[in-house]
Amino acid sequence: MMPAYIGLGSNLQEPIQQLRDALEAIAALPASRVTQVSCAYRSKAVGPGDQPDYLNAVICLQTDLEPATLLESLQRIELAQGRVRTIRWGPRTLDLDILLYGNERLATPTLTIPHPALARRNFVLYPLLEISGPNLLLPDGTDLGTLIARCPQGDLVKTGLRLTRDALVPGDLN
Ligand code: A4P
Ligand code: MG
Repeated sequence: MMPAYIGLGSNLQEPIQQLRDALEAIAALPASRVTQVSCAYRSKAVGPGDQPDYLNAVICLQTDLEPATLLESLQRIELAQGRVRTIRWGPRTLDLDILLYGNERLATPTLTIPHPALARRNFVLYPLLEISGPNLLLPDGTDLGTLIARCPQGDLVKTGLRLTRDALVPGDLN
């Protein structure tokens, strides 16, 4: 199995519920097991216009799904939760990004891993730090602590809202 780190984001229609529903759907994927879940983090939207604040979280999924299959699965979950693709960086009920997939690097027309915006987005780096610690290595050899040192926390707030429900929590889920 490969550890895949997945970023979850929502700024429409009860964001915390969107994240919880997404976690439940991801946990039900075949050949996959959710092993870590961050708290929800709140921040101002990066993008055009006046948008509601975002909630973001990061999870670790141990999976045998290939990256392309995992992306398809995540996009199905986005659609099932009412995601309508309109403008780039516009508001959305649910955004699921593959941040890292083991130590792999990938650049196809539909999938870039590591996620291209990973290093400059505090709403991804800080929840990732919460679950992986600063020693997590990226494929280029940079550790997460170094990226964090270059990316201020800014307006990002750790909410203490948890994504896990008791019914969902296997023994090793935090
Ligand atoms: N794609 C390529 N690589 C990946 C990957 N590693 N993971 C492709 C997921 N998808 C990947 O994504 C467009 C296409 O990217 C997909 O079809 C897939 O083939 P999208 O989610 O449909 O489009 P988008 O989200 O509008 O554009 P983009 O550039 O992916 O935006 P981001 O980077 O996802 O940013 N502000 C706050 N505070 N918090 C947020 O979470 N999110 C965004 C969206 C903007 N502002 C935000 C937040
Ligand atoms: Mg996206």
